[in-house]
Amino acid sequence: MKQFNYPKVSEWKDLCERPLQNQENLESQIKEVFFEVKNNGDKALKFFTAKFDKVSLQILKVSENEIIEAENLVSNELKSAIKLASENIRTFHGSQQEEKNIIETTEGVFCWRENRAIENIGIYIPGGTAPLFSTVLMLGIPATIAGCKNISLCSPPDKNGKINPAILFTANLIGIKNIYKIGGSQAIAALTFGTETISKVDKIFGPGNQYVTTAKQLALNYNVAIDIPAGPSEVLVIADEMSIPSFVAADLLSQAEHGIDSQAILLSNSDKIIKEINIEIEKQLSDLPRKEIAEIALQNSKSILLSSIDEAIEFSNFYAPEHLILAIENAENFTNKITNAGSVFLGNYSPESAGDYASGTNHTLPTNGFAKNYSGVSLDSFVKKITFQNVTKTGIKNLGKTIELMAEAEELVAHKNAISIRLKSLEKASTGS
Ligand code: HSO
Ligand code: ZN
Repeated sequence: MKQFNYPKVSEWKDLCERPLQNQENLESQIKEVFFEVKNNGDKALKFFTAKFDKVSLQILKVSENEIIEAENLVSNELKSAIKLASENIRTFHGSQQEEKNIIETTEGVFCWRENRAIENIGIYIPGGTAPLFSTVLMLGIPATIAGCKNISLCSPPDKNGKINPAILFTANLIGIKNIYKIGGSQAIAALTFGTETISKVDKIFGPGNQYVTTAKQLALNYNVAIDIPAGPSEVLVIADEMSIPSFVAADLLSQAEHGIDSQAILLSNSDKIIKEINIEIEKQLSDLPRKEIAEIALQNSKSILLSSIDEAIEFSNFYAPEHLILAIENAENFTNKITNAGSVFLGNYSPESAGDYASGTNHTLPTNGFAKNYSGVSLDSFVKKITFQNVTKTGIKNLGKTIELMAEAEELVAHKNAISIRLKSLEKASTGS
């Protein structure tokens, strides 16, 4: 990784640039896919699956038999691991449920919020070289806890027309019944418009390549919500002399192996530690099956020497990383100072992989600086919060004058009248005239 020493604050902006995204304009191509799927439904989906995934499918929905077949292909050991991870994710997301809390703002005026599940949810799971069955847990579990009625999962088929067995096992484990063999922008189009086989959804979740992320952006034009604007995955590690170089190197590489556009940033107040971590990276890289990918990602990655851990935290807040690892002494003492990050990992024994798979937190997180204004996926992502109010007779008597005055000042007389008419009726009733 390229090293930068004591950059001035005026240089931080350039250092925080994410790797340039491929500027290819995909939009017109994706608009065409949307047009075809909207007008020709399943027929268009089968056409695009033949064209892009090189497989011709008669039936898009995964059958019961295919689920059973997949179950037999997943080892018992992996099944147990997925089950343990799913319990932790369920426990953590279950704890995010909120009790109704009725607040009396003025005597006789009661306000509260109630959560309602988003009814129809679409989950996209990429296939390819790293089939992310862990993402099925991260999206499917909170969706079921929230009580989403219809959950549809789309994932691209391989050349034999199959979805990765671990994805099918995981989806079945958490009770997702509607699984479709469709990938790419055609999957997002299907979830956006609905077809003969696939129902239209209200919100689409999940990672994907540029086609998928651009398609999700386009879906917003059709009253479909999406989870988070997506970008390549990233990690920022702050390490001091107490960090363990081989651990930090492994964390940086676990990010780098995701994709050639992934970014890993190392900040430290110690030149010695930076050098040791970089030596470790070289050592560990050669043994990785995805070393070609990681190597390219590392070219986008940086080691930055700063004057103190406090300055490193400031830099990190400026960068707003998706994942932040504090491999420093007394990491817990610094949590208050963190203002922008998707998910934070404290100390030498909290690697990003823990959150990626099994500790319980969600791994669908804001990237590309969106940690400044977005949260990661949580139970909240699957519900709407509806406000309620009950203004009693006492309440309107107490608050009426205030509303009348404000409405009059805004020159909205009908608004004022909606109060006055009630106040007068209460007055009449109390005087008996
Ligand atoms: N680090 C990825 C999630 C993931 N990693 C899934 C492994 N599998 C984005 O947070
Ligand atoms: Zn990961």
